[in-house]
Amino acid sequence: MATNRTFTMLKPDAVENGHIGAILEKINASGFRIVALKLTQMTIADAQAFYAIHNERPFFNDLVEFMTRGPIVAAILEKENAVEDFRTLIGATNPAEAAEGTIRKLFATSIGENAVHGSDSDENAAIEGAFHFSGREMF
Ligand code: FUP
Repeated sequence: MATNRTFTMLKPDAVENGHIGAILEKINASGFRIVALKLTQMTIADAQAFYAIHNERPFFNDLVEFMTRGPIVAAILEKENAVEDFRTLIGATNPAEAAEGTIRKLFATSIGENAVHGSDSDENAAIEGAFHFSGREMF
C-alpha cells in the first residue's frame, strides 16, 4: 500500500551551486508537503551504507566521495502517490535524458552529480527517511 511519503536529498552539487531555495520552491509548487527537513553532511560510512545496493558498481567510490564532500539537504515529503510523482518531478538519473522542466534537467550537471535523490519505492522511502530522521523530527 502506498505510504504517500518519499525521501529526498538535495545533493552537494545543488547546495554548492546555491539551488536549495529554487528546488524547495519547485517541490512545494508541485504539491508536496515537507514532513521533515535538515541541512546535514553524510560521513563516508553513511554514504557507503545509504548506497550499499551499488557497492559493486564501478561508480561506487566516486558516488561516496561526491555525496560526502559537502552538506546536503535531507527531507521527507508527503503527497498522494509521492514516490512516483517525485520521480517524475526530478527526471531521469542522467540529466541529459531528463525531461524539460524536471529538477535534474534544470539543476544537474552530470549523471554522477545529479542534484537530487528520490526514493524508488515506498519501502525504500521509509528506510531512507529513518536513516536521516528520528520520529521527533517528522511533522
Ligand atoms: P536514481 O534512482 O535516479 O537516483 O539512480 P540510481 O539509484 O540508479 O543511482 C544512484 C546514484 O548513483 C545516482 F544518482 C548517481 C550515481 N550513478 C552514477 O554515478 N553513474 C551511473 O551510471 C548510475 C548512477
